[in-house]
Amino acid sequence: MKIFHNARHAEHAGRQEMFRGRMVDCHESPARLQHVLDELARRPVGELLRPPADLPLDAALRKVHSPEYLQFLAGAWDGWVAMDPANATRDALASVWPLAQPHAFRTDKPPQNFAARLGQYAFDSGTPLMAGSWAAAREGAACALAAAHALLGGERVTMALTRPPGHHAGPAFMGGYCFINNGAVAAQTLRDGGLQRVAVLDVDYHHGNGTQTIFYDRSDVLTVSIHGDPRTEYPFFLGHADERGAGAGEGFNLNLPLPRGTGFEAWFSTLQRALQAVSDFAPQALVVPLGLDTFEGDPISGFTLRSADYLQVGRALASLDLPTVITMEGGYAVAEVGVNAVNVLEGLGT
Ligand code: Q9C
Ligand code: ZN
Repeated sequence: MKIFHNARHAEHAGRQEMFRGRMVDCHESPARLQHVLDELARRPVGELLRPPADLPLDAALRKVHSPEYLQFLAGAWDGWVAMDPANATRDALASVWPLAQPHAFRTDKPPQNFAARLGQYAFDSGTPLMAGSWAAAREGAACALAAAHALLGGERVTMALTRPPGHHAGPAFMGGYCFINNGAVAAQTLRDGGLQRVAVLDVDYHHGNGTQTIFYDRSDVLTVSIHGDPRTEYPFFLGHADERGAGAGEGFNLNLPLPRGTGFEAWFSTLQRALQAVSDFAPQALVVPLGLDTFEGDPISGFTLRSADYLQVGRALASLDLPTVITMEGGYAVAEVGVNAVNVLEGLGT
């Protein structure tokens, strides 16, 4: 198994996020990835690689994200510091939005104020952006691109071992700790490499709203997500079972929300449903945005999977017998995230 890891991930290290009216330490920390690397040193289930520098990354990013959004991300830190030199000591967080209600606000007059521009692109105030965020996110996308290319080259299982995560990032929005949608970059690269149908099976605790939105009107990429019911769980405003895709994409999005408190048995039978949907679609490859925040000890999530369960998750994914790209998503029980992630990889084999 080729594991492309992001050697620049620690350049993104958000300090605090807004949570219920106060600032709390950011859950999405560099230590998470270090724990996975440490566990891989103990259990070398794959070969650790840097993504090649000569892959066409900018072209791959433009296939998934709008040029305006990419330009915003590339210049966001400079824009933040230009507002006020003192901002250089603080992370950028969104705090004002053009609320989507009739007659409330206009979106046809692009604001020049940076705080307002951030509010055009960020959907929450929990996603800190700092000096190294763009470089870290870009290198993570390079890992996803490399993982997809390796699959096209004949590998059976590859991984983009990276942070910040990606599955909440949409065509022109960031949020949920995500900036660039690594799973979507991988899926689109597989399509562009000549595969006719690609499936995305998102097993993070949170609905993969960014990925769903990117592929919502397309029939060539099936998106499936198992997640906490958005009526009570983040990201709240998408992820319901009646979202089935639009236009040509109708029938090619499947959401499987589960109540907070769901344990492994019910979760695993839902995974079987998801696997059946994937196999009915008859894809040539699979992308799995892998969140380990379904773990019982996760501080911000509500399912109760145990460490040993992740071996079975890996084996179930392997049973599809499809070339598979894994992207690293959430998982905030930091001390256990390495064991849980490597258990999935061990279950997957090869
Ligand atoms: N302070 C991913 O797992 N904030 N994103 C929850 C806790 C948002 C999770 C509130 C959680 C986003 C990739
Ligand atoms: Zn998550």
